[in-house]
Amino acid sequence: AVAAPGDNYVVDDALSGPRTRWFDEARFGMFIHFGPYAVYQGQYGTCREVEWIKRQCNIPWSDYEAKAATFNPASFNANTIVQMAKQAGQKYIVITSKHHDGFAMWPTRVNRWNLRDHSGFSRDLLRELKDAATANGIKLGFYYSIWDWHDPDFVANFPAYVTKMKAQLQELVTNYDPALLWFDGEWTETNPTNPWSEQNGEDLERFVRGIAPQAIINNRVGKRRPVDGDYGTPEQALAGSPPSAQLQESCMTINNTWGYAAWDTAFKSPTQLVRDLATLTSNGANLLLNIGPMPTGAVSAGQSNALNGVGTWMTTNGVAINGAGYTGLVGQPSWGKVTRKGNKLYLIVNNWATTLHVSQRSPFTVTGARVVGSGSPVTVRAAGDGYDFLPSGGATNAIATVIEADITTPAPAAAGTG
Ligand code: H79
Repeated sequence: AVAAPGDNYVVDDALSGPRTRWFDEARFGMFIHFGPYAVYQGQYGTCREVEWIKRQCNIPWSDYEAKAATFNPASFNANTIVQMAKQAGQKYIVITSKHHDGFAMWPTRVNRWNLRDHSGFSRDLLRELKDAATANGIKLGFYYSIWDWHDPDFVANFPAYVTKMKAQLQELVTNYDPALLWFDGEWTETNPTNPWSEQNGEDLERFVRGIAPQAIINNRVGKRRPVDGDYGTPEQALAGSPPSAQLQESCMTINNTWGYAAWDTAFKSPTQLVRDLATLTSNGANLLLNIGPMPTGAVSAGQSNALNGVGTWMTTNGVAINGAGYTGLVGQPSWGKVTRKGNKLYLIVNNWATTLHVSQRSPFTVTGARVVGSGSPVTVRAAGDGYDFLPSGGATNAIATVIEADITTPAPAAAGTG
């Protein structure tokens, strides 16, 4: 059954089970786009592109391979990145193990087009990230592009390519035990030579389930919507509210580009990012927020500052995000968003006022309320189609102030015939 508006929906709803629960509770993750394209820093001659730069700027393979040979991410610090995620309230990290350029960020034995064999970089960044993540209670997943521009077999001998792809996925599973696999590049519309079919997707998902039964898989493993994988992946767009047929995770950039581009300094404000995170949480969806490290492996100040701003808000108010979800009980107000965790509602107030009205859509009773952080009491009165919340003081946070409300709900009606 799918949650409908007004249902007594909580985070562990019908779309989630023991295997996917950590993901449905996380709400906030870090996406990392990192590969040899970073060495171009978003520019080839006068052509500006980022992780698509090889294709969009018609770079000859000889040039791209020579550039990739100079890739030296010596300043990549897994612990710094994990701490950055943790501070921001992100519960999982998904890093590109291989983007469309086919370059493997781990020492694959399937080919030499990888960070160790091609670039002579001896460290294993995925290993370092896995260890730092595990030590800090953060889940690690891998992005893996089905579409591969580098392997001639992708066009010349597709079954041979699929065999190599499965061998690489087996390496990733065996070596790093990823909590999640994030496929991409499964479409055929933009590349008629890509023969990825519904059956290919079904076959790949069956393969991955076989070798990694606990792993969460995104829907882009296949082409059937919303059948394949565990969850939908709106890109640069906010997932809507239930009902939806799958769990949802919006992936979004922190500026305008996925990989690192020196010219892209249009960083989203912490206010904007918190708004998006609150909207998604109130819709029962996750935000996978991307960073693109510089070619050295360090994260730019613009990106880390934006993330840090979200973290400052999350330190006090993450209780309204992590483990929280769609309320089903209330209509969304004009002043902000409402999320729910068990018998608590969280009023995420963007526009503070002396009276904050919440419309009641399903029966519940408010028994108390307070401002998160300060603990300052909030008076609650039944009013009109719901409740009025009357804070005693002003907003305590410039981005959004959160009010926590205790609620009781009627026991769900017994299932079966009446
Ligand atoms: O990995 C990131 C992107 O590279 C990849 N998915 C995210 C997570 C992706 N984004 N968009 N697409 C794939 C679809 C293709 C978009 C395109 Fe274009 C528009 C291809 C050519 C025009 C974007 C703009 C890429 C090059 C120019």
